[in-house]
Amino acid sequence: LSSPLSCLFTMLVLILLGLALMAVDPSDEQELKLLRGNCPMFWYSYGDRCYKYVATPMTWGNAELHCVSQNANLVSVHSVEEEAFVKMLIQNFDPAEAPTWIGLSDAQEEGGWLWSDGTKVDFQAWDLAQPDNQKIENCGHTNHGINKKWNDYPCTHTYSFVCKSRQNCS
Ligand SMILES: [Ca+2]
Ligand SMILES: [Ca+2]
Repeated sequence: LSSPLSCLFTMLVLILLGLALMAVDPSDEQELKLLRGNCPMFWYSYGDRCYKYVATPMTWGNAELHCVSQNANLVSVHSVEEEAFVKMLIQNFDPAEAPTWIGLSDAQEEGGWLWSDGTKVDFQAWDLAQPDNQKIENCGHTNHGINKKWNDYPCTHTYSFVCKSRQNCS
């Protein structure tokens, strides 16, 4: 290659390398790590909220009350990334990935799914053929079946659960 051409080629390589590095910006990898950040002891940071896995099985209602007692609600999930973070948090404490309550319920209006923290239902990860309200099922859990996705189930069943802080913790 002549000198100007090789210079152009080198620049092109550097630009492509730069683009490749931008694609793996560290901020995009945050959901892959369990970090306490500025969260209290036993809580973990994702975005500007703190999350806590509670292993003690409770009914959905008691789980929500437990979260509320700690200025939190049962977790609401708003993206594929947040869903991956919540599942990773659960797996960290429960390698078996057992069913775990999240903040979804349709107890007020059958089929009218609401998050207990009042946020909009703008993302859903229901398992195949769910929700089916099979046994009057008005509460939502994750880690259902082999797909480990969401299912509706009777609220009186006791499961472990995940709380999500209400206020910005960062
Ligand atoms: Ca239902
Ligand atoms: Ca169901």
